Amino acid sequence: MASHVPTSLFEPAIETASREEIRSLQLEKLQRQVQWAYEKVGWYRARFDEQGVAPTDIRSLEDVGKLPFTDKQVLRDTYPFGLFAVPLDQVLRLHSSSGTTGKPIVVGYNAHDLDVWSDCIARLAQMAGVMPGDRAQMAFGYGMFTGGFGLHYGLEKLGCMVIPAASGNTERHLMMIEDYKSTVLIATPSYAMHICEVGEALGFDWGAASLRVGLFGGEPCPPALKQEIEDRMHITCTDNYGLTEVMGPGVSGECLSSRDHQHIAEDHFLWEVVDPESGEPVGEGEAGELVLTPLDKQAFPVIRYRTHDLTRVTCESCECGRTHARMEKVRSRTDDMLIIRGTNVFPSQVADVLAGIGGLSPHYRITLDSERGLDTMTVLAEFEPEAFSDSFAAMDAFRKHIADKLRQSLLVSCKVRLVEPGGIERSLGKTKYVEDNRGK
Ligand code: DLL
Repeated sequence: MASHVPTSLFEPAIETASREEIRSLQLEKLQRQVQWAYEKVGWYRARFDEQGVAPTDIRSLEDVGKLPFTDKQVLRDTYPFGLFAVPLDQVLRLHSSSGTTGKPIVVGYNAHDLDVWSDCIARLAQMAGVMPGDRAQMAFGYGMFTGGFGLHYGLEKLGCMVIPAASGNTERHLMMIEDYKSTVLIATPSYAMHICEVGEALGFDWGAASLRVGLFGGEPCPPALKQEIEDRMHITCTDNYGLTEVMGPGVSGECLSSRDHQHIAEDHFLWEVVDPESGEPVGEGEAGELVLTPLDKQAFPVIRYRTHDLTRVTCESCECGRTHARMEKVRSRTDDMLIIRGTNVFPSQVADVLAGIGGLSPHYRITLDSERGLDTMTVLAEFEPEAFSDSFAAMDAFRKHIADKLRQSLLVSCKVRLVEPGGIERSLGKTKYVEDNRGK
């Protein structure tokens, strides 16, 4: 990993406030936010009334549990503007989720919301060692995706020169890094890896390049992938989390002291971790589904949003000095669990097994099919050039070794197909690891 640049704090007072101060600020903001949602949005008023709960019933942070959950379905049912809480002529920006099936979900921001969003981004960028004066090259897509515009304005607010290159046109990215002496790359980890590989293939000297920091997010970043990018590109990378429904990027960010966690911006988000089945809270530090209530959203208030993301949260102090709770990096979602012949498998488990086997690149895919009514899982694993042998027997033994390791860990057998270096398609944004052909 590249050497650390000491980080300072973007908003020191709030980032290091005591737990009591944070909780008291959260309660004050929660009460205001719930009142706002109740007064301004018919949908919330109807649900609260149905549930027999009034904004004045929120007297402690735990009282949030009295409020109904929201989820993607609510946002679909109220599409496009049913949850908006300000007149539309005060909405300065819309974003939406990718919406692979049916209508997307739409969210909106007024001037206040955009300001808060930029603060959250500036904070996470500074946590990663980004400074005013840095040159930040954007490789997230602009458009309805929150990644591009969200990071863009936050980095400007921090005082960076933003280079809005967007995703794609990888050779142009390399040219810009070289010519504009970019110091920060903003990308999904998948696309950063691709930029790294294309650069290496073209003889780009990452060790000599100006790039210092990678700001990643938008998809899970397995530790092995992050390590590989840090080593090969000679940069320090942080992985940052967020979702469109509650704001976009900026919900939580990794500091340089706690590399497998992210500090939640607790002055702007109230977090809960619940049992995905029952919706009941789990104990502190236990794994469950993250539920978020943004505390500062005016145009599009969201109460107790079920993220489907699995994590655990700790309030223990962090060496970096920040006091905001830390969530473990999200590797899986409740809805990406695959059921293969009755056995539950998360794609992240496959990634971890493959990462533990030498000679494989971080690229893989999973294909699910149905053969005579039985589920079959095929894992496509890409070998590194050094692992290639022109002996068929050696390659077949390697393939069987991978299949054995997967079976031992996942407790379900699968086929393995070895793919030549570069043979697995690279993504310019979020990678889709699973192709499910069952029932097609
Ligand atoms: O991906 C927001 C974002 C953009 C975050 C850029 C960070 C950087 P959506 O497109 O709505 O929003 O997707 C949100 O992506 O519920 C997670 O499942 C996943 N996700 C986002 N960031 C991470 C991350 C943006 N760092 C969904 N690690 C979320 C793991 C992530 N999963």
